[in-house]
Amino acid sequence: MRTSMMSRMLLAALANACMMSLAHAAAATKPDGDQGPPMGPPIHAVLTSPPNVPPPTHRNHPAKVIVDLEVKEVEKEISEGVRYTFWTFGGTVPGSFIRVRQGDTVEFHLRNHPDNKMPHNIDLHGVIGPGGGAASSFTAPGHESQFTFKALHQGIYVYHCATSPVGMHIGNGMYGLMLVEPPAGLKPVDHEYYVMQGDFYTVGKYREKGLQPFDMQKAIDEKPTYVLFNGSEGALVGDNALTAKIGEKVRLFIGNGGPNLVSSFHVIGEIFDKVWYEGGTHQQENVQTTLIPSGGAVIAEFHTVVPGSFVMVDHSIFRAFNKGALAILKVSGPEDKTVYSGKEVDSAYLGDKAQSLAVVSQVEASTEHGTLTLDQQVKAGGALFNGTCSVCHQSNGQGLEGVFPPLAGSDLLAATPRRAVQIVLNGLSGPLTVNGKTYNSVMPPMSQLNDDELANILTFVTHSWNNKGPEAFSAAEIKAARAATPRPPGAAE
Ligand code: HEC
Ligand SMILES: [Cu+2]
Repeated sequence: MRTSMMSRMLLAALANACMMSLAHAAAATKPDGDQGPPMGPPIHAVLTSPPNVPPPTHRNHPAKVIVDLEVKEVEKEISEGVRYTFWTFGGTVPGSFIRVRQGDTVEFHLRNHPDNKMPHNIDLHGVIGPGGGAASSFTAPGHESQFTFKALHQGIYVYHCATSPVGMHIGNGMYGLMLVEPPAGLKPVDHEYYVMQGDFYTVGKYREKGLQPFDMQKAIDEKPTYVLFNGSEGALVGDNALTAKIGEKVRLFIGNGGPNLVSSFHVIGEIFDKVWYEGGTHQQENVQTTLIPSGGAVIAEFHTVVPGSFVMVDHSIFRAFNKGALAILKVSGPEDKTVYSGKEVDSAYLGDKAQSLAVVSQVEASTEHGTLTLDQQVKAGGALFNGTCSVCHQSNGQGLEGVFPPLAGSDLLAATPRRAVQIVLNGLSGPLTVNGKTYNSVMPPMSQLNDDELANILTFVTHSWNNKGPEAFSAAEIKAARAATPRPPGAAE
């Protein structure tokens, strides 16, 4: 018995040594991850636009995979009523998702659309070779470049343009993700989504309307106007929110294109079961917030337990609420009161993202054409009131006794309606009496809202809940008051 065990161990050791020397021999001739020449007929890679992810390759052998990626310079909305000229891989920000299998030989075709103004190239972080392909892919408008690489390492990899000025090409949206599946593939899940963060630099302020040019100085100073998921404020909210049902497994491929910021990626009200941090092969478990460096990516998995709107943010939180870094996963299904009791806090979290800003932008169009009606102003103001003023004054304008004075039926507001302009711009503190009740609290300045927004909000407030407002507030009135008032320390301009 003893001898048989000994001999078995010996055999096993011999076999191991044998395998190791085989592996060494193999390593000498081909690099790790190389599984030999491609097998079968060439395959055209399925490319998808965000937030979609191509289906698994379902392959157990290396293949030749052809990727056709076209660079397009497109003007699109970055926020409601704000346009921006994005430079894109495949027409979207982030660019098309590429999915291959470890060991695949990828024949890459980069096309630069003839209508484009700029030359471009591509640096794929999943490629071992000079510039990650950039050295072989410089492509003028109306031209095409081709190069071939072997996907030696599994993982989730960023790709981006690396044409000078590199920061400007990336800052205009030229990045995306490539997944190199492990040989055995990834475990099946119910949903796979593609989300990528980026920081944007416009000459105009946050949400300033019209076509906004790129601001090189802000980019150099690393002071973004927008921090966004999937290239626009509306990309993943409202009707575009990601969806799942209760009890489903969700896998996110999350990248960060930068060009400057590191993301503290967090899903409010969820915990990641697993995170392949830095896009590598190791998994961390039970993660609240994961760091995604600029030019990096992670795979994050979680399962849904209770219904609701789960908000994805960069937890550098001003970026979420004041620069746009906010996306929503809507989970539907029956409540589980044992896990979570209820009481929705959506409106406070989502602010004006909770509903469509379409009504607001409609108003902006009318403002431009000088055809704004009172009714339109009230509607737009109402959408903005919810999530800004409603946090304290409540959505029905009733306030909270002893803490936040009511705006509905406020005798103070009725007596001095025009004073509200000063209140919203500069805030208010000290004792005051509304409808016979006293308050002695602090309202912060709301001057981060622009002139149109404040005019519409005040018009809404003075024309709702039976308030018999005076005539509507105009942006010009707010603008004049803003210019005439010295800003309190720390307030937004
Ligand atoms: C963070 C809580 C908070 C937010 C947000 C807020 N307010 Fe106030 N507001 C207050 C408090 C507190 C007071 C009373 C201040 C005091 O006691 O001096 C007040 C007072 C007022 C008043 C005067 C009192 C009255 O009832 O007529 C008006 C008008 C007003 N707010 C309008 C607004 C509008 C419009 C917005 C949104 C643009 C807004 N507030 C956002 C807390 C808030
Ligand atoms: Cu480019």
